[in-house]
Amino acid sequence: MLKDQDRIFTNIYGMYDRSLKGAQARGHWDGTKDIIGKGRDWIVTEMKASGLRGRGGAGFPTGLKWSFMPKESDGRPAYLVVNADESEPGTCKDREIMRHDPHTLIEGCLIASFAMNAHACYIYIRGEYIREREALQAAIDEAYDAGLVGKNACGSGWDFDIYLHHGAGAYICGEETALLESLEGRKGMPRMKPPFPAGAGLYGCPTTVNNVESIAVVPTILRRGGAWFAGFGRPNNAGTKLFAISGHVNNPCVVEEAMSISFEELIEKHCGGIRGGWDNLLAVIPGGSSVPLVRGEKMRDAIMDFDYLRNDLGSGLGTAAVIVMDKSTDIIKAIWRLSAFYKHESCGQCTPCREGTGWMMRVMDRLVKGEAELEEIDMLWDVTKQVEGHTICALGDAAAWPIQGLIRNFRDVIEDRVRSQKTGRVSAVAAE
Ligand code: L3W
Ligand code: SF4
Repeated sequence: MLKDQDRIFTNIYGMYDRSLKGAQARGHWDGTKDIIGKGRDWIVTEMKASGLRGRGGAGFPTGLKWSFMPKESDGRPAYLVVNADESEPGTCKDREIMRHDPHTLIEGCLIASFAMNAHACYIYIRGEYIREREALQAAIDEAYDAGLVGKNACGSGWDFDIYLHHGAGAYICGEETALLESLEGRKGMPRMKPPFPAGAGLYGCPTTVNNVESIAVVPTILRRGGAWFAGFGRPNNAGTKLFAISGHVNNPCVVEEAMSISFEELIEKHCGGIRGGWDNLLAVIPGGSSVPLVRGEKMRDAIMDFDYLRNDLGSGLGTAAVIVMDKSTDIIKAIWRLSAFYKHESCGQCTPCREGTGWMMRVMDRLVKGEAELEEIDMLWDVTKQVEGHTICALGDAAAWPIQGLIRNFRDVIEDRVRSQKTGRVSAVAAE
């Protein structure tokens, strides 16, 4: 369990002053020049020692990713790009950082950029996050005025500029290469990888794209030490983590906890329990809409980290957006809603995703209404397998996995719906 004094995001509830003065009172921007003075190798080594894995969904080791950047300039500028296009359904943790603790992020941008030889950082923020954009811009302006960023940032001798760029509402622009396309002024369509951004990213230059939370924890890790951060959670699943818990709990919230906390403890300690009690829990999507759901009875003792959720439950930690559904939920309709989302957000560039998301949504629609034939359940499963792994970016997988999770866990419910409709016992549940 995380003690209050170990929390990094002490202001995510917005209780204190988010201005520079308030941030400094909470310990931010303390000794930043000294951290930079320790040099790039020291910073990257500490980040590797911390065990931090990317907080945007994929969990790629952050220190390792930074080490892919060229050590010496080859004449091209290097860039840090912060992915603040938080759009994964259920996910609202980065919003809280930018809204209430923006200086933590800006200080992280400076240190991370220095470590990667980047004199410029772009924060690509979701278009709908208007208030957060204002809060962040005000904090950036304060940091410039105080000499913390800009020429000779913090008196370190390092020149550093930071720019805020806002998106226009496309989920796919959260995919790192689509984000880069969008930043360059083109349509947000994912690029083929490799090359990875570290080789050819923004304007063809070495670039690292990191999630907001990944960057915002950097200053605290470096002040307290990589070993301190690695002391939370389990091996390969280190650190503290923001969890965004929504749905049928008594108190939905965003909280910082130690990685590998049990699901039961997370819900009891912070959310006042499941609505109607634990016996009323139907299913949980533990990591944002892109990971498969898990039946409620398997979740109670679940360990909330990357490895347990993937290896033991066939799901994932993703963005740690925990969506809780009680027994009042029409689970087929809930997954149908996600199918409609992915169909709408597909950029249309590759055929399995463009056509497959439409197919999947239409069959899901028929299942919701109980109009489908039983054989269509297997056909739907086959379609998800045709999409999964056959697309340019992860959106195809993300569209397939929730449906696979539904069929794997709730086939009985789908079959009942189809049979009930056929015998006329239950009227159709019309999809919206
Ligand atoms: C150099 C290699 N770099 C991988 C880098 C890569 C990227 C990172 C992860 O995200 C997840 C999905 C959903 N050399 C490298 C390398 N990298 N191999 O590591 O890469 P990858 O390909 O594993 O994943 P990804 O495509 O970046 C997919 C989750 O994102 N997701 C959620 C999105 C929504 C949000 C949000 O709203 N905040 O994040 C959607 O699919 O769980 O696992 O940087 O370049 N050999
Ligand atoms: Fe676009 Fe979908 Fe292909 Fe991704 S998988 S590139 S969203 S069509």
